[in-house]
Order: sequence, then structure tokens, then C-alpha cells
Amino acid sequence: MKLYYFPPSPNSRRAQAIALHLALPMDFHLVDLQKGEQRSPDFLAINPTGRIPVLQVDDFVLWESNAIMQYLASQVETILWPDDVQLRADIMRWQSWQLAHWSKGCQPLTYERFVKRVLQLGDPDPQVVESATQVFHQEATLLNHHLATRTYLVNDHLTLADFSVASNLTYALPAAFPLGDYPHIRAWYSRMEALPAWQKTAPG
Ligand SMILES: N[C@@H](CCC(=O)N[C@@H](CS)C(=O)NCC(=O)O)C(=O)O
Repeated sequence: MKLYYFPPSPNSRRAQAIALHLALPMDFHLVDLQKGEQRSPDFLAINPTGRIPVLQVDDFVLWESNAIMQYLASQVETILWPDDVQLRADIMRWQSWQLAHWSKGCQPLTYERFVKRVLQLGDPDPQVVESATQVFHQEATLLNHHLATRTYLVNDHLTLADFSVASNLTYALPAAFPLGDYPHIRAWYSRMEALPAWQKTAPG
């Protein structure tokens, strides 16, 4: 199995972390987004969307990180992706929420307050920051409430859902995410940070 990835990317991180957590045999293939390698004809032939991560298993090519995570976790017996229809649906619910809502607050904050600074792309756009902050608070309130009575998002056990939702907090510190009012998110994220696979995939 081959995973096309780019270590600084939170989207890439969640797939990479699952491969490491499950100790799956994997050939990690770097696609340097800063050099534009995702737009090379070779890469576009694998993924016409021009995005990482991508998983390749012989002729089978899969893009979209959450689908990749589910595929990887299906290769072994693991409580990360339990063999129970309702638990799987619950995990997919949080993975869907992460893509549709959580990332809508987290990604713009990461870009405006961290990526732009690192790549010297100018100052954060105050309007983008303001609307992303509003979305962030709305979704963080929900997440914090959910975690108030749970150790992990689903089944009170570590699952794919935790990796998906946590990946958007990769740059919470340098991008100054407003997490002050959300102690349960902070406590849960500390548990994620204690995982060897999370530590190994932390951007340098
Ligand atoms: N929904 C996709 C998002 C993938 C994505 O946006 N990847 C970014 C890296 S963070 C990318 O490859 N961007 C390249 C580009 O836009 O040129 C997933 O979860 O896999």
C-alpha cells in the first residue's frame, strides 16, 4: 500500500496517523504541495482533484482522507472501526460533521493566522477571521458539550472519529484558536496528543 501525503497537512495527517497507529505496512510517498507536485501530470493521473492524501493499492486508488481511514481500519480488527453497524454510522456522523462543519471554522483560521504568516502571504483577512471564528464557536460549543461526559467521541473509546476531528486542531496553538471556553475539547485533545501516532505525525 502506498500513501501519497504531505506531513504539514491536517487532511493528510489523519490518514497517516491511522496507518501508523495500526502499524500497517505502508510506503509513504511525499507530495510536496509547496513545490506544486500535486499539479504534476503524474499525480493528476492518480487523483484528478490534485489533492492529498491518496491511497494506492495495486490498481485501486482512493482519495478523501476519511474514506482512506475507513479502508485502512478495515484491513485489521480494530476498535477504531468496530464491526457494528450503529457504531460505524456514529463514527461516520462525526467524520461527516468534521468535513462539513468543523473544518469550516478551523481551516480558515489555520490559513489566515498560520499558513499566511509562515509562507509570508500577507496579513490575516479580518473578515475571513471573523466569520471563521463565529463558525468555530458554534461548532466548538457542540463538541465541548458532547465531550463533557465522554472520554472519546464515540463508544467512549478511541475511534477514527477522534483522529478526524482532532486533525483540524493541529495548528490550534500557532493559529490562536479560541479554545479558552472549551475545557473538554482541550482535555480530549491532550489525550490525542499523548498517542504515539499523533506525536509521530506532528508537523515539524
Ligand atoms: N476533503 C479532502 C481534502 C484534501 C485537501 O484539501 N488536501 C489539501 C492539503 S491540506 C491539498 O492537497 N491541497 C492541494 C491544493 O489545493 O493544491 C480530504 O479530506 O482528503
